[in-house]
Amino acid sequence: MSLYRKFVVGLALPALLAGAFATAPAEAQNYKSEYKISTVVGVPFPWGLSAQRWADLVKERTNGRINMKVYPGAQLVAGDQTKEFTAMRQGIIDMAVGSTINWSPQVPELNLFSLPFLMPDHAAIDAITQGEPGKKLFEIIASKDIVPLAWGENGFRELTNSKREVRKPEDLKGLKIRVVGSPLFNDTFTALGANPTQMSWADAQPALSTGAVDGQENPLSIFTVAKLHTVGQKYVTLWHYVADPLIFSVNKQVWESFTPEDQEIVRQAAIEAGKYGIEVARKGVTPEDPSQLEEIKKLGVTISELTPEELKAFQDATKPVYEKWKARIGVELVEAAEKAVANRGK
Ligand code: X2X
Repeated sequence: MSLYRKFVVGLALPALLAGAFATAPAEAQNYKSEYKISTVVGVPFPWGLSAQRWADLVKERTNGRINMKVYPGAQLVAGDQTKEFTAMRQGIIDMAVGSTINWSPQVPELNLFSLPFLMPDHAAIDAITQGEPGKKLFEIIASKDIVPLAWGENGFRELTNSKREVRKPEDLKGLKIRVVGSPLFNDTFTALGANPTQMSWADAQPALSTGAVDGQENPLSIFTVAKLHTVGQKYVTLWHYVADPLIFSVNKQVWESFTPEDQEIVRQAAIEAGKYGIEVARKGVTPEDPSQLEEIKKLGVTISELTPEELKAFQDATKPVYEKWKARIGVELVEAAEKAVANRGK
């Protein structure tokens, strides 16, 4: 190499390197080495699978610039899933794939999905989440310093118990039922004559196993993966009374620390992971594909499908609860949801 070239390279290389650093997204240098995603259940529950898919897609598409890790079991909030939203708001948690039920103490409008018998089928859930009510709910969440990106799904919550087949409200009389963290669930089960007890998912499994509670309500994917038949849950009533969507979200400061390009990658990945999660959550529990129901029956579990008349008895018994909570959630929002459901394409 000529002296001249050596001289040029000697000057140019540091200049080039400096240039490279200057043009690399300045913010990217402030990225954390890891972003924590909170979930209540992990892989292989559909919920955990979709959170993991989100992390994987983002890692791949940012060449590892954004490294997200799933922390299941609500462990970032010591198992108290109803604190997840607050912890994410405070920045203790960077991101979450959270159930509308668990966030409803802080976002009361999310109780919408827990109104008994508002959504009769999957098309009804989609009509709400993908329509105007879904947009409105995202605006409400955004006003609380959380950036909501996409919808996922836990699923229709079916009733299970260890004591007897439940086909009518009277069958629930006196049964101790574990419920999740919104007082709306206490009202619903009280109206049905049961004894509801609110507890976290972490506490629910030992409570079922010791018989401290007789029953619970959760999507069938949770029943199957958590093997609830091994903790005495021998009776399942398919009543589709409520469903909990999941919301993929990011703490606002974390979101704002990402470059616009990276924000787009994180958002797009959440949308795709949400769609994938919804697909997995619905697998085997539809009239077209009842394969998961068949698997559960093979475990010696009695699955009760209700006639329209039987279903109506539960609807009638919970109607006052629906009306009370409609007012609390906001009549306008609930009516928009009712309209979306009524006009849904099937
Ligand atoms: O606690 C439950 O029942 C669960 C796992 O479904 C939720 O987090 C809402």
